[in-house]
Amino acid sequence: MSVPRRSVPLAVVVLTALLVAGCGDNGDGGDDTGSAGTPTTPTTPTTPVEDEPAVESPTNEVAITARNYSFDIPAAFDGGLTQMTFRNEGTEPHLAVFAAIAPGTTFDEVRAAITAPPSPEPPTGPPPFTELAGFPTADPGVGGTITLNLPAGDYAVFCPIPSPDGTSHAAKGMVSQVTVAEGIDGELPASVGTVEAVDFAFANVPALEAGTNVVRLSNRGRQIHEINLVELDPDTTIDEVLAWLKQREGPPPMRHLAGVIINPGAEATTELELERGSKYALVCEVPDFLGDFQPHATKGMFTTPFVIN
Ligand SMILES: [Cu+2]
Repeated sequence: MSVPRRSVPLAVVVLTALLVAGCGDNGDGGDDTGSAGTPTTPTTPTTPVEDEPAVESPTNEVAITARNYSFDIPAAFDGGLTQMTFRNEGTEPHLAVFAAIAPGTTFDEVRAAITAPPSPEPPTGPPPFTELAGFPTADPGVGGTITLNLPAGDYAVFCPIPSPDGTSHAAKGMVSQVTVAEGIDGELPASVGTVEAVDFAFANVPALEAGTNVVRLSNRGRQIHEINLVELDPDTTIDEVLAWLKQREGPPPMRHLAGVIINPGAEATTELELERGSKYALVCEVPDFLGDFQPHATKGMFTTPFVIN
């Protein structure tokens, strides 16, 4: 994807304007170390049997398909414990964020805010929505599965990624209205471990193996965070990935394989599909909307690349 140079700051602002989440403190008072510190190398699980076996409880299932430029998604479904699958059937990278519509705000108002033309000015005032969860960037043909306890409410589901022409996918039609009815919360699926997200680092990344790895993401930070699984060529370094994330010029040096996005104070699981011999990293590409709007990964929110044996 080649973005005209002049439009790069605008694209960044589009992303930042659209990825602004509710800024509420999660109330636990801690964990915001701000340490750009040492990314955690996934080696040994620190908490091997951390998750209880899943209790039998009803799980709603929702399928979401992204195309150029629309979503196939049910207009209404039950919340509570919900397993969502996502598939990118388009020819550009897509993501899907569930943004809860603020009380007293209409979907049309939220859509107008989400699809407003890029502005070089940072957003001012609280957005008319709060991002709760979803799927990070997935390349064409790629998808993922997440499970979470989804609160009832009215949502705008959207994709803020800009096309090569600089226009966001949301402005091209990727904003869908979804009404979630009250459901029954339940236990998340058993996982191989819980990745803790703080501003801005991942901690306790478990050892990952070939095949399907159910990983829980616990957001202990003040901002929305994601695990975006990315695949690197054997000789690609994390510095090349971070450099691309800062500039977003030219084709990315990694493949985006989705993952999970979750809001502060909440948890969700994702199924990471890994192939033997391939090289991966986990990154958070959410912009620092309380700071300089640079992606969290560039502030330390990434893992050292690892090869699956
Ligand atoms: Cu993050």
